[in-house]
Amino acid sequence: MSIHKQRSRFNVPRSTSNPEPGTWNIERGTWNLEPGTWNPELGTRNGRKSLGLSLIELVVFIVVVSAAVAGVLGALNMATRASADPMIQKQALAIAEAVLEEVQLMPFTYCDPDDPQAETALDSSVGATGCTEAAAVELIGAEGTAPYGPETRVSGTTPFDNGNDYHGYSMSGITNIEGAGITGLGDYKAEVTVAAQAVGAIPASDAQLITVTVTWPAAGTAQYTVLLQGYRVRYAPNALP
Ligand SMILES: [Ca+2]
Ligand SMILES: [Ca+2]
Repeated sequence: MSIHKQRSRFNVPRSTSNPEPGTWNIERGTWNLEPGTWNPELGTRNGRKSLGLSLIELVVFIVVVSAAVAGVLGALNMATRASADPMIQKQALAIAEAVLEEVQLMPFTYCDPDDPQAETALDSSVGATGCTEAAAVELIGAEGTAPYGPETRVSGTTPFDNGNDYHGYSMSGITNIEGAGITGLGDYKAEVTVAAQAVGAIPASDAQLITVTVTWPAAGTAQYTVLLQGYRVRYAPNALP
């Protein structure tokens, strides 16, 4: 078989005298080329049929990529549309958390902080080691007797001064602790209850369960409700605001 007439799959003419790639093929009068290098005589690369993509391969590629991109865009579109749906729930939860925090951060004293003995009282009794008078004893709910009350959340003279004062508190349209309405939260309603409740070894006289309920809309039938609960214990009975 003539080597000169045969084209191997690598397009490297073989020579019995000098067969190594990169050497001069004296029989053929050309260089023995490395597979994968450019063969200037044949106009192709040695060892490869073709370097490009066929039209069919290109069309299949475009179809596959188009289908993948369409799927991803569809998922993104759905996520974007659904992201606004839970706005009511998220705002209601944020309101409930804010109100619960406001109540939990209030003092938990034996006597109303307006009582001069509030900083020294050892318990809720009336007398030298307790509160000045019966009306000064801090009870669940807002105090109503002067000079300790009447208490409201934003009163200039007798504001809520213990967490328990919030028991029974309700606001339609959310306001901050200074009574100013918060833009966009006018259609929410928040209600608070506070109850003495033992927590483990801590007696009910020294622990309170706070429940905050936020509903939307503020009037009419509630379409969404968030109920959040938290505990407050009497760890600093003489700390005043
Ligand atoms: Ca009070
Ligand atoms: Ca009270």
